[in-house]
Amino acid sequence: MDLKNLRIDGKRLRSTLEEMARIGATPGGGVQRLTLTDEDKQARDLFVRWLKELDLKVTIDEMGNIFGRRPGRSSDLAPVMSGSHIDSQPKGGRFDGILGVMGALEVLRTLHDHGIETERPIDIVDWTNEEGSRFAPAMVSSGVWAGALERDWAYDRTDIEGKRFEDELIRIGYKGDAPAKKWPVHAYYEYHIEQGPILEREGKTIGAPKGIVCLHWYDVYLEGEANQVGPTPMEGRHDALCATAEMILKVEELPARMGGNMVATVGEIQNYPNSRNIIPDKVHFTVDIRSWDDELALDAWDKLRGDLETIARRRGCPIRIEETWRVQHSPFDEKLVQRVLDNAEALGYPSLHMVSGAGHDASYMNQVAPTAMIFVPSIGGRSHVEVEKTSWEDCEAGANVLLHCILQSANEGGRP
Ligand code: HGY
Ligand code: MN
Ligand code: MN
Repeated sequence: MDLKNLRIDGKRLRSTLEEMARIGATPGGGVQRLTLTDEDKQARDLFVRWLKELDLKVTIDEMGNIFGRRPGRSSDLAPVMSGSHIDSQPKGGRFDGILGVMGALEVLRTLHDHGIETERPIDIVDWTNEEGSRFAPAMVSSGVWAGALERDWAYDRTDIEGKRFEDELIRIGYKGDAPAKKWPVHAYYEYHIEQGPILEREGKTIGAPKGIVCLHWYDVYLEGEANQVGPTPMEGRHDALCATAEMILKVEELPARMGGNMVATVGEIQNYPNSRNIIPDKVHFTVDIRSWDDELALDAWDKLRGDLETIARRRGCPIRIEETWRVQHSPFDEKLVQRVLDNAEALGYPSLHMVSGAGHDASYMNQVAPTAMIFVPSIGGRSHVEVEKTSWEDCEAGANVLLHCILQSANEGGRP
């Protein structure tokens, strides 16, 4: 058949997404599939079953990354890889991550249905803990696989209940034997929702990010002095939560102070003892700074860190800061990005060259292989929320672009 006319099965893609959305479904119409929870295990088991139905060679590595390999005519050539993540945010959406895993699965099912052979092998992947919500940082398992993060450091990361990453990986039965160690990859494509408003606003179906911004994560711990709220006068208090409130506003005003091209957010906070009639004496909060300009982000942190320490001193609330995680901005492979745009055009989908403000496993894959992403619009620009939604037509369009990108890369560099 003329491969140009090949298309994925949009109905089948929809039904896999709907089946996955039933795992960890929340009353508000989203999903809660936090990494290494029973819901994550359930979705993983279903994914592995689907891989085996395609006779793929399934490998689970020591970080719980799940790979499925489809052989090519030349098994010695570096594979083309595509995938994303199955885990979600606490009250996450039904498309973030899972669309990239199900999209790649749909591509392999389409090739299988038509008996299409490729020169190169094709690997599909589910990366463990892309979100970094339960266990910080994000993208930790693609980071270990790419050699950017240490496995044992990742193993010792704990969640808010003190459970260790490795112990939870063992508990759900996904601590594999294969080393989480990169192998040569000819091209990596990650298909994902945009998670922002631009494609919808511009009326485009396909986004081709030129890359992903840098992500810098910090953890701040403050000590105060607890006391009964009634008899304790206002002056002389060491209220850790009021100190935090002042600091949070410093984070919010940072991007404007640095001249833009940046976002800075405090997304998580724990306040102790968190009783309405006790002055708080312990607070932990997180800082997330992102920019296309790594140096600007580092300079911003230097300034902010100075502010936090000044506030802590003035309020008599000792501060401890962890510089938890940094991944540099990732400019993707220009040839592959152009391939995404060319395939979108050939398929008749309006497209846009853009930047990804969201982090993805492609940030680490970009360090070890030519990498590109394919975006489709997020309705209302919403994501990491239960109302996250992408139209089924756009899901199908993105998967068709993914199909042809994978096919073209998988038939490159074969024997003459
Ligand atoms: O943080 C991010 O952008 C991604 O969801 N891990
Ligand atoms: Mn994601
Ligand atoms: Mn996400």
